[in-house]
Amino acid sequence: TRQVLAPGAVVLGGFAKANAPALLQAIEDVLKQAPLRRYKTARGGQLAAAMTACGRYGWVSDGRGYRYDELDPLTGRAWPTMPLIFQSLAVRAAQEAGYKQFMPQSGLINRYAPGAGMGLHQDCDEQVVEAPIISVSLGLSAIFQWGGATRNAPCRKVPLHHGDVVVWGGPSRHNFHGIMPIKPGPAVAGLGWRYNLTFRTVR
Ligand code: MD5
Ligand code: FE
Repeated sequence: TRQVLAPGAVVLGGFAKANAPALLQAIEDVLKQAPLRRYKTARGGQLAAAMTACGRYGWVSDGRGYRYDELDPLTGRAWPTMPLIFQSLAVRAAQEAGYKQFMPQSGLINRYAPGAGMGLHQDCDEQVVEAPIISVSLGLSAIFQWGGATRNAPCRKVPLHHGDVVVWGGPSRHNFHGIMPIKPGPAVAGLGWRYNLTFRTVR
């Protein structure tokens, strides 16, 4: 199923389901080289989701702020190569939503344990504003909060389930958004948590 949330922003329900086992294996391969970690925020807090990355650039956060970096601050090495299954799924999803030129430079992995969420924020660290962000949900379901151009704008609640893919592009690419704390529940596809993969053009 295909649900257009706004011009350029499309939910592809179940789009990644058939590839989920291969995606989960590829996640394990990346985690061996670049372990999950919880970043500190610039304000002295800590993000609830555990994160890592693959591809040319990884998003990192420390006391100095947020940025994309070619080196993993935890290992001092380049990020792991983006698995082919990540790349091909992201390109297929982008094409399905009308973005014919998309090639991901960064693959971020977020892992949400039950109780973990992500507060309302905007994704503004990418320099190529025309490029969409492709987001893949695996494991436990989440309620995505989709806001507007300002923090005060009302939020729509969009449930995201195992295998769902969202292509975030167009005028709403910079909307505020967040993830409500994940509700505990029986494992989905063997996962007692939620993974979210995001594929991005950085610069
Ligand atoms: C997640 N991750 O489910 C979400 C999926 C992040 C993050 O928010 O920054 O790692 S990406 C959702 C997204 C990306 C770009 C734009 C919009 C939503 N949007 O316009 O609502 O872990
Ligand atoms: Fe975000």
